[in-house]
Amino acid sequence: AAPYETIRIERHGRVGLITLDRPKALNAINRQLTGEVVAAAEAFDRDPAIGCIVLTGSERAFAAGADIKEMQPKSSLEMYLDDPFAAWDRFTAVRKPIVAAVAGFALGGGCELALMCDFILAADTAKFGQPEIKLGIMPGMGGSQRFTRAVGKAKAMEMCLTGRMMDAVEAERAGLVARIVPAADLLAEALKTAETIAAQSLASVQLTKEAVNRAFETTLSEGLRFERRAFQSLFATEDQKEGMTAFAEKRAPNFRNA
Ligand code: CO8
Repeated sequence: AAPYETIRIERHGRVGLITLDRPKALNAINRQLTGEVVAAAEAFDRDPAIGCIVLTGSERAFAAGADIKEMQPKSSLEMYLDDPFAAWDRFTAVRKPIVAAVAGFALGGGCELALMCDFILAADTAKFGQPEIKLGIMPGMGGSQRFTRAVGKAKAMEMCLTGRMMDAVEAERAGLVARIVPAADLLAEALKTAETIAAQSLASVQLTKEAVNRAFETTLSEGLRFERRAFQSLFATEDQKEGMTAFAEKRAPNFRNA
């Protein structure tokens, strides 16, 4: 196993689990954690034995934001030249789905990291927020963009300008999270959901992720064209034949990623 210090890595069948593990700092996102999460996600992305990834934190915190103590002394020029969070672009380039399993605080960069995942399962203890404004800064890992796309302008503007937190119920109502589960069941439920995804044909899974993400990048007509071409391309796979044959034969499909 890779010598990670700020995360833990496990395999559960075809699911790769990444657990943020800086408990003393409520999983605050520093440079090392950034590098390790990105490296672990890329390793699972390359691994043919893995079909879906889960990213989680602790009971108390998914992540309480970027590491304020690491950022505190930085100059504007250092932040620009180092671009310490640029590596997250590689995380969003991962092609396998990533499920965020969020319990406790998901604040600032923690909320933004959850939003970089493909969807969020929230424990009933989850608390989301973009409190950067209280530090004299603003969201810097996508909060002003992804958070706004997820919950709409009114709520995003209020949350980013006041820095208040929203609980799991409000987050689900606002469309920030896919589903709320009791905290005690969060990891099991996330792994089960990810296992369901990992059991599908990887080509259809990855093209589905790509197509849904296109909806945020392009016009409706171009997005629909992209979807149709992706849909048509799947008829080149053996898994399409297998999936439809299995349906006709009233049995479970056995996808071979071929
Ligand atoms: N960074 C560093 N350390 C942290 C952070 C953080 N974001 N959050 C918590 N910690 C540390 C605390 O300092 C404390 O350490 P210590 O025991 O050494 O004093 C430990 O974690 C436990 O925290 P608390 O004692 O504060 O625990 P509480 O339960 O009292 O409070 C809170 C929990 C409410 C989560 C509180 O810790 C808090 O407000 N944390 C900061 C939240 C925040 O402001 N997050 C936004 C950070 S800025 C950001 O994310 C910018 C992202 C974009 C950057 C992109 C740049 C390009």
